[in-house]
Order: sequence, then structure tokens, then C-alpha cells
Amino acid sequence: MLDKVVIANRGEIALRILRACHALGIRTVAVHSTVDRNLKHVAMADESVCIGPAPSPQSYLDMASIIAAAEVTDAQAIHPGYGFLAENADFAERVEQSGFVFIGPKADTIRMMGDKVEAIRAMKEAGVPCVPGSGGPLGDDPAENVRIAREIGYPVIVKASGGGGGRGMRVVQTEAALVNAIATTKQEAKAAFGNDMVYMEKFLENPRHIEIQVLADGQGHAIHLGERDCSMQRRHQKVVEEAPAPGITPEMREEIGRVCVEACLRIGYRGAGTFEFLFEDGRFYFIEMNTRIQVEHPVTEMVTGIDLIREQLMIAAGRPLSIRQEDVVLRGHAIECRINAEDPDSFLPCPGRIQHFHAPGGPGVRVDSHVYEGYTVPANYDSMIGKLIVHGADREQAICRMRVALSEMVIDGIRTNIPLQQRILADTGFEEGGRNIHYLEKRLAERKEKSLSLL
Ligand code: MV4
Repeated sequence: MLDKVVIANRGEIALRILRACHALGIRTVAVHSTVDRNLKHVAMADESVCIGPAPSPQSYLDMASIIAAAEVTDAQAIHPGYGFLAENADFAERVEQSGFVFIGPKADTIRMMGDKVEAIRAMKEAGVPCVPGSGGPLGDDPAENVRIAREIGYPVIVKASGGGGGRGMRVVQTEAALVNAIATTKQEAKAAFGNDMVYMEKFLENPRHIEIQVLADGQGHAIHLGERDCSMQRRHQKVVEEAPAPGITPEMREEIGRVCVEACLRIGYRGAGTFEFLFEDGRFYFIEMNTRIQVEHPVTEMVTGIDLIREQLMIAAGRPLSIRQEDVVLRGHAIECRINAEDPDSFLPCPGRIQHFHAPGGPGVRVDSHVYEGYTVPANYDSMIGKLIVHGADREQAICRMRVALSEMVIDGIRTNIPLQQRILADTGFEEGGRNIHYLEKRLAERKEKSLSLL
């Protein structure tokens, strides 16, 4: 087994990684910025190293400082968590070149998946269903691009190959707008990602976002752990996630899962990964692959009973996958509500000191959070301060448990999105399940309209 791991992250995921390490008898090194000395996992880690000032470019994104922390503490491996350097192929490469284990896929795999044109090409070749599209980068010939769009059929979407997660894309409704839209997307892509490569897809108007979790050991074994529905989102930020996805039958799950597993084997994937799909009219369309552990991994853990971070650590230690596909049995239903330090109406961040904190509890209730009474949420980072996850025998029970848990949760001193989460859990559309990616934003727009008409 690994004997010491550097946790190259902060907040709830750093604490989650620390817990998985300690459960395996692995010692931990917390690296933190100057404003993060009071993080819960820093107090719990075997060792800690301050790696720089609050701005993340000078701390959590500073590759040299993080690798130096591994050197001075004589650690073996680095876990990047999510965000920050988690999907930075150059970081993975530097970690391995410095003689440490990067807890994640090979640098080349991360690089391939970061290049969306390459990722789609590889997945299509591996038999994964993709959105009808250009099947490669768009060239400079306007007539050829017009021809491609006609063949796909309007509306189309132009996406930056270096983008992803909603960055660098533009919907095109008509042929008249196409050539300009491509030029503008290319310019923006060049500025944002240093790469002006763009591609085209059919624009799916009302899809759901459903993603498949995989684990692969890079030694010829791969499994899938079913899907998550992440359609409840606002401005590409997921708000509520659940597993399994409402309406996905065991047959559909088995089929798409098998395809993802075969793709993992084909590309020699190693570690935990997620295949992102749009799901519309009963069909899955691959859009991107994430090569990191994701925020919403707990809902998969709750329905499978598999500790995903533990599996990441085992794979990084070189152990062949010990779980067979037939051992993966989905049980019940899990829901996660992201808890953010933000105004529940304006969505503006609300950093500050937490005066009172009470975590909910009871059967099937899990709180993944680093916050505590007296903790000050810094203004420098993402506003997510924790996740409330519930498990129930079925979706109905999970919803009931989440409603109770949200009402129990006390976070005083700062504003949080708990009231928003309570409104979502009370919503009949959410209760019915299977809503698309536009649902939450539509409901929020309606609410804003109503509140204005009263004034
Ligand atoms: C799309 C799409 C419709 N059709 N691609 C946004 C995030 C990025 N991962 C891909 N995204 C989308 N790609 C085609 N061909 C709609 C979106 C999209 C979206 C996707 C998932 C979750 C939320 C979303 C919100 C708006 C748009």
C-alpha cells in the first residue's frame, strides 16, 4: 500500500480524501494556503505544509510548491481531488517525472480528454454513441462548414475543443448566423484556452445530463458503477444530483455501462472516471469524459456501497481491481444537495464566520463538509462548503429524508443556499423526476418574474 499521500486540495474533498487514506492506514500531508490554516483536514493530517498565499495561482495551482511539499515530507503520491490541478496533464506528468504517483489517469489520457475533439474521436472509435457532428475540427472554408451544418441540421452548437463544462460554446439557429458564430467562437477559444480549434454538433434542445461512473485499474480490468442524473443545474453549476437516474431501466444501464467499460479497456484507462452524456428521447449521446473524482461521487457510493476514493488509492498503489462487475449491485436511491455559502436568491457568494453549525443526522444521512462552528469561509475560493447526501430504499424515501435533513441543518452567521435546496425538494417537477437541464433555470426565472410583479 501507499504509505504517505499529499492531498493537493482544500475543503470538503481534502477531508474526504484524508478519511479514505486514514481508513487504509495511509499517512497524510495537507498542503494549504495562508488563509486555510484553520481547515479541518489540516488539523487532522499527520503533517501539513503551507504552500503559499491565498490566491490559488500562488498556492493550490502552484505545481512546484506542491511537488516540493511531497519531497520534503517524503510522501509517495499526490491526490489532486477535483478542480485546481486535477485535470492538468502537465501537472500529472511533472508529478510522475519527480518520482511520485499521480492518483489519477496517465498524463496522456488526461491530455486526450482535455482535447474534446480528440476525446470524441477516441470514444466514437471505441463504440460510444456521440452527438451527430463534424467528427473533427472545423476548417476555414465557409462553404464546407455550411455543408456540415446542413447535413447535421439546425440548430447546431459550435464548441471549443479546449473548452468543456460549458465554456466556449455557441448555439447557432440558422445558416445566416453560422459563419460569424464559428469565427467568434474561434476567437474566444483562442483567448480563453490558447487553442482556436472548434467543432460542431447537433444542438439537443431538451436533454438530461446523465453520467456514468467507471473504475479501471489500467491492467485490463474495468467496471461501471451505474449513472448519476445531474440535470438540476444553474449556469453549469450542478445543484442537486442523484443516483440512479429516474427512468433509466436496468437494461439501458447495462448497455451504456458496458459500452463505457469497453471504451476504458480500449484506451487503457486507469483510475476513477466519468463519461458525461446528454440523454434525450431514450438515447445517450457522449459529450465529454472527466478524468477526476467528481463532487457528486457520494451518490454513487451510497447506492453501490463502494468507497470510490479508497478504490482510487488502491489503483494508484498498483492493485488490480478487486470488484467484479457482478459485485456491483445498486441498492435504493441517493440524492446530494450542494451546500453553498451564497445568497439563496441572488446567488452572490457570502463568505464569513459560521456562528452556529448543526449537522443533520439519522438513518441514511451523510454530511461531507469541512465546516464547523467558528470557521470562517474565505472569499478566495469556490463557495461550496459541503454536501448533504441522503440514501433511502427508494427515491420517495430519499426525498423525505432530504427534506428532514435540510430542515435540521443549521448554518448561522453566513447566508447559504439551504432555502433554495428546500424549495427544490418541495417542487412537484423535481418530485416527479427526470426533468431536463433547463428545468431549474426556468423555475428560477418564473419565481423572479412573480416577485417583481408583486412590487
Ligand atoms: C450540449 C448541449 C446541447 N447539445 N451539446 C454544456 C456543458 C458542456 N459539458 C456541454 N454542454 C452542453 N452541450 C449539444 N450537442 C447542451 C449543453 C448544456 C448543458 C449540458 C449539461 C448540463 C447542463 C447544460 C446546460 C446548458 C447547456
